[in-house]
Amino acid sequence: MFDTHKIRQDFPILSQPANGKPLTYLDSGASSQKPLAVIEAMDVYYRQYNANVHRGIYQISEKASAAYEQARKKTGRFINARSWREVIFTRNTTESVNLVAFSWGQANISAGDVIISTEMEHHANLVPWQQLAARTGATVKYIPVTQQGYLDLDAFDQMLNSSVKLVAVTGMSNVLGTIPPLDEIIRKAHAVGALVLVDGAQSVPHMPTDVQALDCDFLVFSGHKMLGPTGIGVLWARKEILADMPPFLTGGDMIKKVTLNGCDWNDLPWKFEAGTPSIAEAIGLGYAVDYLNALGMDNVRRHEIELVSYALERLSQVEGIRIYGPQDPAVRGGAVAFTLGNIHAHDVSAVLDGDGVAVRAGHHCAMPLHDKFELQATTRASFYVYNTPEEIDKLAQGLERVIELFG
Ligand code: C6P
Repeated sequence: MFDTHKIRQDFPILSQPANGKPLTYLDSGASSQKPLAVIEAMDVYYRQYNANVHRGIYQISEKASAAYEQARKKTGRFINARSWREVIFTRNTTESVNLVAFSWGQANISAGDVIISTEMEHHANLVPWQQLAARTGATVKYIPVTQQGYLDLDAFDQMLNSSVKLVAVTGMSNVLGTIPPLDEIIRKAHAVGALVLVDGAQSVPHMPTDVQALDCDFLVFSGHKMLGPTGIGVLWARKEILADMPPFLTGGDMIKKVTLNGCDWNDLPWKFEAGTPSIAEAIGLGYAVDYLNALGMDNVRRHEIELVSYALERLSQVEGIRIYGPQDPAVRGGAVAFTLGNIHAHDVSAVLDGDGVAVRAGHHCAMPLHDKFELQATTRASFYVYNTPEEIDKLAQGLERVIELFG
């Protein structure tokens, strides 16, 4: 049903050597690899119908506009949006969060209001809220993370009151792998009148997403972590919310009519897409969505649970290792961060690199989380559809070599 070895053949980079060894790519949390279908779709656009969108009344421009809008429809269906008009293309998750913080935030947040985020957020879902609070006089509060890597929901309950206007929470931690109980968080936030933004940068690529069932208000994610290209991200929000939000960036394409005295904004979603968009990248994302749909997102998630279960078991045999985050694969995703005694994460990563094993070392743009665990850095392996248990064995063997060298 889920033939990883067949899937790997769709990813040309996986047959390239790294440092003279077969590439073992365990850094999909940072950016995933791209299948041929995505690479070729972008190549075909540039070779056969490269033109700007929504502007030209000629064949290739109309074809480009149709392909761009088709990608939006595919993306909307992928997350079960009510309407394609709710899907805004941005450059990445970071830009999507900033769009909400500047547009919705500036119009709806004022002095005395509270924004709740969490201690496990990526900086992209943290710094924009701190900056919004600094501009408006609001306060940011954080749901604490327990030593086991879960959100402390009792503390969340204590924070909730009518001053809370927004809860901004990850759908899957990029360090701990934790999948927070979004249903409960969203229900409780809505009960006090707060909106909820879900950072789906890690969750959308790895599990089925249904914004209607979830009942969140904003969802943000990046194309490059879900087999798509860099330079394309998504903001989904309910149409009523988007309709009331002022534009973020202004200029071409986001207007209906301009005079020297003012202008009328364009309809959704274009009101939020000023200037020439990332056309090839949006088309590539549409093909990535097709690829993931063909695999089946339930199967993608099942494969990830299998890999994480094996990784937790195999890596825990490595002497001196400490793995962070929940030990239950059912409530975590495929990012596994760890420390190896006192050996610095950069040394661990450098030795692994010699074996062709690519992992990420550092704070993974989650410095407050590392502070909480009193860590400077961790090493992180992250898995995706093309990874195999044999690659986890390779990682474990590499770590055993690190211990021999630095032991
Ligand atoms: N995390 C990682 O190695 P951008 O860079 O805008 O596409 O995505 C930002 C982002 C937001 N939220 C979460 C949960 C993320 O994991 C990321 C990106 C990468 O963990 C690169 S820092």
